[in-house]
Amino acid sequence: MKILPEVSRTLSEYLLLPNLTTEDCTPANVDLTTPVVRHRVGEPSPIRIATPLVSAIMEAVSSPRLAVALARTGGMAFIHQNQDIASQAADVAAVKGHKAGFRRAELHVAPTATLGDITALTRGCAQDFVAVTDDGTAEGRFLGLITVDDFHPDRHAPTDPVTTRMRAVEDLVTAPAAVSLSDANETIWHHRLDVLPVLTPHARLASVVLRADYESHTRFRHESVDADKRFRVGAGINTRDHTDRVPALVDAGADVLCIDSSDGYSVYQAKTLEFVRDKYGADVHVGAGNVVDARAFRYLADAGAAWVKVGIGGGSICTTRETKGIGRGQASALIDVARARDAYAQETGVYVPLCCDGGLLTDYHMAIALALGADFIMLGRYFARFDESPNRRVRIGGRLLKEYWGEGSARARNIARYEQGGDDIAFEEGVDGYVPYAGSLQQTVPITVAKLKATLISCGSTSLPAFRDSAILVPVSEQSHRQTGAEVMVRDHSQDAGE
Ligand code: MZP
Repeated sequence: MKILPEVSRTLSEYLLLPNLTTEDCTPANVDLTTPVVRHRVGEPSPIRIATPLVSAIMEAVSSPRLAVALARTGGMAFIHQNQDIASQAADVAAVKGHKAGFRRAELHVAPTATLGDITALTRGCAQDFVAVTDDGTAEGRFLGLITVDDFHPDRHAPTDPVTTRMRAVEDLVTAPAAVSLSDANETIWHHRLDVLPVLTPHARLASVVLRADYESHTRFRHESVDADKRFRVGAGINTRDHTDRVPALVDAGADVLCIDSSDGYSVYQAKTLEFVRDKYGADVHVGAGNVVDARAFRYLADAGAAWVKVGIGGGSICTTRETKGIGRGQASALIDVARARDAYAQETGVYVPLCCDGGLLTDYHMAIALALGADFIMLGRYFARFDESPNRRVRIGGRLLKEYWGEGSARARNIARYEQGGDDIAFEEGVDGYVPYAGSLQQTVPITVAKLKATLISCGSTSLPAFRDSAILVPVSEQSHRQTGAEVMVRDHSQDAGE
């Protein structure tokens, strides 16, 4: 028996100290691009994502619709493996069926058109159109984006949603004469352009081009799709049927795979990695986990894991600690594993990214996890709250909630993940419950990203590696916890009738 000297600590138990913020620390300069799969130190990872967020390998979380929505924000989803191989492969193929990329579309508007006409032409159907004069001059007013209802894979034909949109534009532009639509090769997927100059509302235009300008987002987009302009998507696998599941998922186009297990420190994971390596060489990337200490990291890194997933017992729906007494506070686990990852990189010249999985209760926990050594973050509860997740929305006691259940719950019966030595689960390791509904992923992830960028700026960094290298963290006392939550009740306007 051995007892470690350190106390097991959670992410709530740390705060960051600010570093000097310099003039180059602006949101536009902060780059959250992060490696997903192993690579040689000093070289880029073959697979990177622009936003360090991935969705949990869970039935209640990751559907094709969520995968497309998340990829559009720069992250990546993992389609769950607790379903038959054909249906999982079909889910992956559905995501890969959506083509991303950029389309430059131009509306040439008649000389008599006013800004009012242009707005009428584009509102409600054209995304990311802005007006600038032919000669580049503008009168100094700015028009924000004219957005469309979000594209939903479930509502639109997978073949070409953008064509639908373009047709809608075309229909509208027939009204004022002499308007033509030309759209070149690429599709516009980004949601927010910096505002661009347009004319004052009543100005008469000599000639106007409504132009989609994506240049400033090129880098972001490039990270969100691999060379064929398809959205990136990952898929879970298990150590029971991997010999059949892996080929099906590879054929369906999965970009990365991840062994889905609550405890990854096992020979079964090494054998699964060996199978993939023998069959595909380095072409197929497989993450492994979950682990909570240096020994387990080293075992999986040596076995060829593309990345290692960290976290046992911290998931919001997880009862592994209560049922089996297994686990470790997420902060302590990350600190230990990140040290091992850095030592491994120094010794072998190979960097194996870490994914922090589960136990993140607030947005700021993401920043703490990234500072402690995570390269990207896997979230279940966070994504289960959104419209795009596949779980049901329900109203209970006047509150809008979404169902959220653990893979170790009786509802999921994820036997491959919660292997207890048979073909059924003898006891539950997860709960079946609800989380507060939180609207659209497309609207919320950018707010989370803005918070992350703000943290980096306060810490004087414009990239995640620089943030991690320079981060100074301080453990938080019980007393500080109490002070943070004290005294002020948030105003509920509906209840506030005055004295
Ligand atoms: P969270 O983001 O909801 O806190 O945690 C999500 C993570 O919890 C998943 O990625 C997975 O590792 C883990 N999980 C999923 N189901 C269970 C369970 O039923 C679980 N115990 O622990």
